[in-house]
Amino acid sequence: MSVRHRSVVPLANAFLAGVLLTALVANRGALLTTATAHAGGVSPCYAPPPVTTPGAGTVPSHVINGVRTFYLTAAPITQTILDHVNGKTLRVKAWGYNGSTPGPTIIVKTGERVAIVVTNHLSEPTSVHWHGLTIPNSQDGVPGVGEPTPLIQPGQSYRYHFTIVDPAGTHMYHSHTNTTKQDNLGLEGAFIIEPRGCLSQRIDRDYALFLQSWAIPQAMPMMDAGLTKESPTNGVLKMDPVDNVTPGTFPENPDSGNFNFETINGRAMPSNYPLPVRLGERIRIRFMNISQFDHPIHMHGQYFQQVAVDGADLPLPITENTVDSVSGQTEDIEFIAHNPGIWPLHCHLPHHTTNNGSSGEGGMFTVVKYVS
Ligand SMILES: [Cu+2]
Repeated sequence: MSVRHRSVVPLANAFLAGVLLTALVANRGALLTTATAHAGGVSPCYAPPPVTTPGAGTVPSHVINGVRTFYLTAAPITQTILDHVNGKTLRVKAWGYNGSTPGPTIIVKTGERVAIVVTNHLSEPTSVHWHGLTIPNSQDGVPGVGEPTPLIQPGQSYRYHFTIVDPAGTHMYHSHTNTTKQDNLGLEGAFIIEPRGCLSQRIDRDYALFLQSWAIPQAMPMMDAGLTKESPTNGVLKMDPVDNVTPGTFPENPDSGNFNFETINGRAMPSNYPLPVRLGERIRIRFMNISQFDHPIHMHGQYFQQVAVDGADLPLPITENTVDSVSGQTEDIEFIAHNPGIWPLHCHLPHHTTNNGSSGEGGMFTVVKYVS
């Protein structure tokens, strides 16, 4: 039987689900015990765990006249990519939503009416595209194409509104105006549809990770970085993750084409956000990417299953240890944590695991960290 983790338990179980969900409201990630569910002769029913988006969080929402309403503000920000690494801090002048890049995650439920009020505090017009969602043409956030969504002028707001008709899954939001600038400067975030009922498959932790590429003015990399100065050919490496990094605050310059820093949720190794897991837990990781490149993400120490692409469940999950995160696409993976350690999870393009060609591990690189 295939793993249909998103299969929502039929409405016949909704009462039981509701009782259990209420009892466990303080711990949404908890297992709704299989024993309890089976005692009534019904299928297991599990609460979806909270989605964790390290460094970005989630957008608060309020239900106004039956419409779940979110507020996003697009504005210049200063994003810290490397934080006090061997005395060096690197920041980039980026654009973000609600103060971060990626912006905070929007979480909705299938069937909900939603509104997202977007305010433009940038120096130029913008718009937001709801990437992957089945919505009216007029709300697609692409001014000038099809039935146009208005451009949002500086200082102005626009209220996008639509009903969530798609099933549970992983999607994105991002600027669709002057995209080579606005997307590369960081105007992007996760848009996640949760099921209306409960899950037939237990999930203990749920991480949302946005993959990003940055073009930051720096000195050209030195290919002998890390070799000791005393004897450059003696084969001794210092393994310094920032030996080719000039610290400071710099503008993002995508037109240069020199994408020399790669991040996960705005941070490069070793200033990355580790992903805690516990032995025996079932982990979901959602990868999102609208960057200049595809990123083959590899996990050490164990296999995982790719269970969804673009928010749609795969009929048969694919067992693998590298998943290609394609620009414009989302991929969901799941695994049971069974091999304790601190395991690298990183892009496998060599240039994407270094900070501007430095000798130590850097860039699009984090770890799955077993905790007790
Ligand atoms: Cu990559």
